[in-house]
Amino acid sequence: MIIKKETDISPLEITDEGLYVNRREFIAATAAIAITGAIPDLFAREGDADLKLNVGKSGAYTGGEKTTPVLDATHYNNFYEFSTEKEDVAERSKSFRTRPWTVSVEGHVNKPRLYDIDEVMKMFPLEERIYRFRCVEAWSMVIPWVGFPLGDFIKRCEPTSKAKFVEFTTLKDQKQMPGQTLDVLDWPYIEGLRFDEALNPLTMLAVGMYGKVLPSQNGAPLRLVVPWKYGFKNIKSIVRIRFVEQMPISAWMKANPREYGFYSNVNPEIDHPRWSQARERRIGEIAKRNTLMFNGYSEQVAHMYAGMDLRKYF
Ligand SMILES: Nc1nc2c(c(=O)[nH]1)N[C@H]1C(S)=C(S)[C@@H](COP(=O)(O)O)O[C@H]1N2
Ligand SMILES: [Mo]
Repeated sequence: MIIKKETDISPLEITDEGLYVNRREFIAATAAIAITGAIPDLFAREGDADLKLNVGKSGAYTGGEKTTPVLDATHYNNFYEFSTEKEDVAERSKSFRTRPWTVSVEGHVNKPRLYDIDEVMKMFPLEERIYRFRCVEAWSMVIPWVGFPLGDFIKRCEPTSKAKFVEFTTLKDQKQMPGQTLDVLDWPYIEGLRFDEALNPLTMLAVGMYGKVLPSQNGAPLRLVVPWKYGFKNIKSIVRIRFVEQMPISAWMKANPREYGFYSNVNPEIDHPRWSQARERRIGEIAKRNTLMFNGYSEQVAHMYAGMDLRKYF
């Protein structure tokens, strides 16, 4: 991945405390922006019939850490299909079309099917979950996602006993995704989870964040959220979910197998070959924090890796 020197860090990463707004204040702030016309509504996009999502249950999985300002979460993005510059993704993805959109369920399932995204959005009650998000590049955020457990969707597909892994694929469309004309990765972007990881109650399919539909830059209309793994496992703009017997080769494994493994569990004790993973900079904070084992989700996920050599299975 492209890593910036400290001197290249964008002002967006260092949010002035005075600029921090809580969610209610944020709504007021965007209303004020709408009046002054300073910045257009961050989430407004052509074709969004229902911008505000109907969210039922909600819960924080962070022990009360404050959420990252929405402006940072929506303007500091890794989405190489649009740009390798985190500050440019929002602008470059502005006209990305997320309707019509289908998700193809394939492989070892009794019910292979093509789903329309609007159908998927109504299949399960939507929940809000506030999760820590830790990028492999040693920065982190706290994001209120809106979605449903991936496990609920998987059960609906009726996987067979041959399904040992789940593979996810992002849209491939060079016309809309200018980054795909470059060979940074072997497109389309692919990610995978072991079957038990996919069924873990923490794993979500997200359709929204901060109470609204996902903005394009954050992976509209459907993205994976796996909070105990590095950010790159959280694949965006999913068009295919395939149930397979063999471990999928992710786009990052293919690009650099020495640096990126299949598991990619957040682990402060195992350095990336080019930098330490012991600490992280929470976007909006100056002092670094210690990175937590499994990003702080050990209680919910450590059992899945009991007895595994995490140095070998990184
Ligand atoms: N299709 C696709 N998914 C992707 C990426 C990408 O480049 N393409 N980047 C990953 C990385 S490295 C990170 S850190 C997160 C960033 O998600 P965010 O922009 O919503 O914070 O998306 C992940 N999912
Ligand atoms: Mo990342």
